Formats: sequence, C-alpha cells, structure tokens
Amino acid sequence: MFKTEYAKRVYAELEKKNAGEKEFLQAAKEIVESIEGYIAKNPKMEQQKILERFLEPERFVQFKVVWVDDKGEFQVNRGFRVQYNSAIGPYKGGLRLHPSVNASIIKFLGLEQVLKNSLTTLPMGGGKGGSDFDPKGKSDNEIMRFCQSFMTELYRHIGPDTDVPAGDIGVGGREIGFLFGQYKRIRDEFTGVLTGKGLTYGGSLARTQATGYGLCYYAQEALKALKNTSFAGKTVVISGSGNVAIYANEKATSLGGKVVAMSDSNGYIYDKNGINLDVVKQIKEVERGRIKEYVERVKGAEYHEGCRGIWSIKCDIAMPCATQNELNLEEAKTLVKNGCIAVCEGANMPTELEAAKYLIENKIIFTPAKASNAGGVATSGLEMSQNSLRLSWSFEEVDQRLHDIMVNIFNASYKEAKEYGSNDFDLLTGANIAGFKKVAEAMLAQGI
Ligand code: NDP
Ligand code: 2IT
Repeated sequence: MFKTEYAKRVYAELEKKNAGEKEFLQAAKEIVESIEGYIAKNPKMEQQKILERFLEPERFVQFKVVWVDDKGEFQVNRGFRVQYNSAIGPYKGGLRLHPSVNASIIKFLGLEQVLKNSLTTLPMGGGKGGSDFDPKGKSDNEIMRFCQSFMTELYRHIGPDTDVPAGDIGVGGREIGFLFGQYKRIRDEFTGVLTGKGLTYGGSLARTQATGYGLCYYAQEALKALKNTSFAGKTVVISGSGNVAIYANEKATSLGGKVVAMSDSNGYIYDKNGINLDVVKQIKEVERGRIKEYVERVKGAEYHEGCRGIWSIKCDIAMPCATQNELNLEEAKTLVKNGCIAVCEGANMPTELEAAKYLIENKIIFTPAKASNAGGVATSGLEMSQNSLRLSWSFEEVDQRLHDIMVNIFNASYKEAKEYGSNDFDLLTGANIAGFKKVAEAMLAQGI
C-alpha cells in the first residue's frame, strides 16, 4: 500500500504501461513502497520526476538468435538486454539462460541490479540480459554455437566502458569463455567486456565464490547486529545447487554452520549429517548432473521429489539461492514455526513480498537480495578494476575487499532501516533507500 499520491500515481501508470509483466511489477512495487518515505522528504524528486525516470529503462533490446543443433536442425531463440540506468557507471549485470526468460524477468532483474550495484559503492550502473535458450542437455558444441550467435548481435550494444555483462542462471565460466571469444573475434579487441572470465584470460580470483561467500558475510553481520549470534552450531537449509548455493554452503560451513539440505528444480536432498560438498561439486560442477544423484553416493541421505518441500525442513537459517518467488507466505510461516531465525536471500527476489513483510514484522532476520547477494557483482567490479590496471590481485586480497564491501553494505542498509524502516529488522527498506539515494543524486546532478 502506497502512502503518498505521487507513488500511487507513478505505480498506476507503470502498471498500465507494463501490463502483465508480473515479476517486473512486483520488483517495482516493492521498491516504490519502500523509498516513498525518503522521496516525500525531498520535493525535488517529484518536481523532476525522478521516480518515473528511475523506473523507465534507458534502453531495452530484443533480438533473434538462430543456431544449429548437433542434428543439423535450425533453432530460434529470443535474446534480450536491458540497459537500465547509467547514472553512476557503465551498465553492469548478468546474462540468464533459462526457458522462462522473458521481458518481465529481464526488466525485474535489471531494476534490482541498479540498486544492488549502487550499494556496492563501486561505479557501476545497472543492466541485465539473457535468452529463453535452455542449456539443459545441450552439448558443449551446441552451447558454443548458441553463445557465438547470441554475441554476434549483443556485441554492438556492449563494451568495457559501455555495458559489461557477466553470468547468472545457466551462465558460468564455460559460457563466458565462448561469449568472450566471439566478442574478441568480431571487435578485434582484448578488453574486460565481460566478467566472470577464466583465470587465464583476465578473470578474477574469488569471482566464482563471491556471491555465496558475500551472502554469508552479510548474514554474519545481520546475525551479530540483530540477534547477537553467529553461524556457529546453526542448522542451515540452502535451496538450489548452482554457483550461489554451492559457495554459500562452503562459507556457511566454514563459519560453523551445518548445511543439511540443497535442491534443484526437480527435488531436494536431506542429509542429517551435513551435506558433503565435494560430492555436490562433483555432480553439479564437473558432471553437470542432477542433485538426486547425491543419494546414490552418500549413505543415509534422502531425496524428495519437488523442490518446494525444502522449506518444511527444520532449520535456524534458510538461504534461498535458486530463483525468483521460490518462497511464499505459507512457506515462510512454516519456517518460523520450525524455529527459523533468519532468511538470507542469495537468489534475486526469491521471497514473495507478503512473505518478506511477514518475516520483518515478526522480527526474523530477512536479508534482501539486492544487498545480500551483491558480492557477485561487487567482485565483478573488482575484476573490472584489475583489468583496467592490467594486473591481478591474490585470492586473499579480493576476498578481503569482498568482505569489507559486504560489511559496508550491511551497515548502510541497517542505518537506513533504523531511520526509515517499519522496525530495525526492515533491511528491505534500508537497502532500497541506501541504494536509491546515490542513483537519484547522480540523476539530479546530470540533468535530463
Ligand atoms: P546456476 O545456474 O548456477 O544455478 C541455478 C540453481 O537454481 C540450480 O540449482 C537450478 O536448478 C535452480 N533453479 C533455476 N531455476 C529454477 C526454477 N525455475 N525453479 C527451481 N529451481 C531453479 O545459477 P546461480 O547459482 O548463478 O543463480 C542462482 C540465483 O542467484 C539466481 O536468482 C541468480 O539471479 C542469483 N544471483 C547469481 C549471481 C551470480 O554471481 N551467479 C549473483 C547474484 C545473484 P536446475 O539445475 O534444476 O535448473
Ligand atoms: O544478479 C547478479 O548480481 C549477477 N548475476 C551478477 C552480475 C555481475 O555482473 O557479476
């Protein structure tokens, strides 16, 4: 519910213009609701239509991607890139390859990215892209041909000082390599146009680990400040088993937590002894297999069909690290009933808004994605710095910078939560305002 006429009017117009774009409207509504208190205090915002200007992407490109599969058949997919806001730096954000990808999903991710990148304090604007291409079951050569075709259009829209894509769902080191190779071939330039690159051609140490590690660094600060506790001795449930989930597990475990469950889109595994992460890495990173294979390799572990059942497992800390809207109000209530004290978002917008509000009202720690998963893009920013300097930092140096950035993001979002939030646990409002302030000021300074 909006409190001001200005917010009400702007959102109504947005709904009309973007009818049916469920995820985009969901993300926009959450942001507008939580920043209207700040906006109301600053009359310039309404006078200069900052909210309308902030919500409208600077550019949105949709294109055709045709490629040939291993059987020699032609395949047609749809590619996207949204260049959302460049007030504080070149557009920056990942590429997602998943059959569900559409304009709404790309725009919600792009909008979130604007505020997330601002929170990192690094000079990065927000963008996002991807395709409805489904990488599951494709051979390496099919992935390569798709990536080459995708980049054959994307290259004209990006550049190291214009727009720097990276990975997201379905895009890891393999895909970034093929995309980089094609960009280099077309432009005849070796530049830091993508992040998440391999270590032999300009990648940064610790980028692979960064989102999951960063999530735990943020969670650690929140546990300390809001509940005077830590990961030590806590039972942790992590959804997903991709890049973010795996390294969230690694760091949560090293901080003393016990991760007992992980999932993929088919189902979840439960291992009461604590998940053996080496087995998960072998299945997911090396063999690109399914999470259910874990129970064939580890005695005593259980597999359950259906990924959403994971929230019925008793835990202290829940970390949704798979995808948007994977945790609803009923599931949040189940978590709380079972004694959960913290829900820490690794995925983008994994918690439905009603569920997030329920958690905050009930003083459960809720770490909003745009703050707690910002470690990935922050380390991408550090990769860009290293590329510009033409040198590379050690793992320890990058990890230390990542840690400091996450502590800083927590402090910034906590400070605004205390000033503008519904209570001190309202890091959602805190993160939105902390991220928005800098973007809005830069937009005001630069004129229309
Ligand atoms: P991966 O592709 O490595 O892994 C994705 C995981 O989520 C897989 O286990 C996948 O299962 C599961 N998943 C994907 N889509 C769905 C779905 N529709 N329903 C249920 N499960 C699903 O991606 P990442 O780990 O990189 O990304 C996970 C989340 O983190 C995303 O929301 C992403 O936007 C976000 N994120 C990623 C960052 C990064 O640096 N990589 C940075 C910040 C946020 P399956 O194999 O069955 O599809
Ligand atoms: O959602 C995200 O922040 C990412 N997928 C990472 C983006 C990046 O540019 O590293």
